[in-house]
Amino acid sequence: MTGVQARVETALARLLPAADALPPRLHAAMRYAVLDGGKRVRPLLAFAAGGLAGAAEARVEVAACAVEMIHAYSLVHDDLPCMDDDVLRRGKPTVHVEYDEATALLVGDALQSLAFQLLTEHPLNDDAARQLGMARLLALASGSRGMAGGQAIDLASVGKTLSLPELESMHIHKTGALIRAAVLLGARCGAPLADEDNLDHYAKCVGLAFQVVDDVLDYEAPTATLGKTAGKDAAAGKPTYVSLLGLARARELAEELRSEAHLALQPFGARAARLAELADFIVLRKF
Ligand code: GRG
Repeated sequence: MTGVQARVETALARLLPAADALPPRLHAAMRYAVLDGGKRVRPLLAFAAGGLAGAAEARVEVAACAVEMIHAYSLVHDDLPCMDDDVLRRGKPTVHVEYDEATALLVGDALQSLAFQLLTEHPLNDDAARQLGMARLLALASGSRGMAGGQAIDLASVGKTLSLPELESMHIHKTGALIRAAVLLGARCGAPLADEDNLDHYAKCVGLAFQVVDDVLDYEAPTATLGKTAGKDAAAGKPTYVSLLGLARARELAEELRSEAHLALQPFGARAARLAELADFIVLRKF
């Protein structure tokens, strides 16, 4: 994990515009938002899935950075006063606090554009149609029928009681869609996989497990460990797995999803060891 995280950090630093390139304030803020922070879970998943599909690491690296840029943009916008209004992210002041709101808005916009620029200007697959499909996959995962749609449902759910299927649908869109895209984009840098449906099922399980665990950590972990304000969801009157199911059942659900993710990897045998380890990391993490 440490090796991939370091590699992704170097690649992100290379692929982002230099901090002194015109306009320097925007570029410095983009680098502030993306570099030196975060667990890099989505790039780790992309590399593990790319390894399974025999993809060239130089290709996976670009796809992984594109997904991480979309993720970083979503965090910058999510922290804005018009959304979650937070002051701490990845252990640092949020972008609108360190810079200003207009810059934070532009950072998100520009990171999103850069992600698609990367996916279309670098050779990621020898089959051009397959590469076009990768850009479409990321667009669907991050747009109104994916992450942005999930965020809209999230904002509309404040102070409401959601049923479990409603909560699940919100998170499948808000968090799960981009995690699924990370897995599939990594794999699609390589040769077509006979059992891609199984990989997709794995990705859906870990995407949902990620959010269940996020809710558990938001409830029980201190702010210093999380690097973001703890207990915010409950304070904002947002429905969570913990508020709906209770702590014990939420933990059990995360475990069930981890088992289901492992089961989905069975056809791939030992080649999927890294993906299995990442399912463990996502469920057992403490931050
Ligand atoms: C603004 C369009 C738009 C979308 C925002 C993902 C999201 C949608 C908002 C983030 C809010 C949030 C805290 C969701 C919980 C799950 C989540 C995505 C946590 C942050 O991801 P990590 O833990 O963060 O991978 P790091 O910092 O490690 O990269």
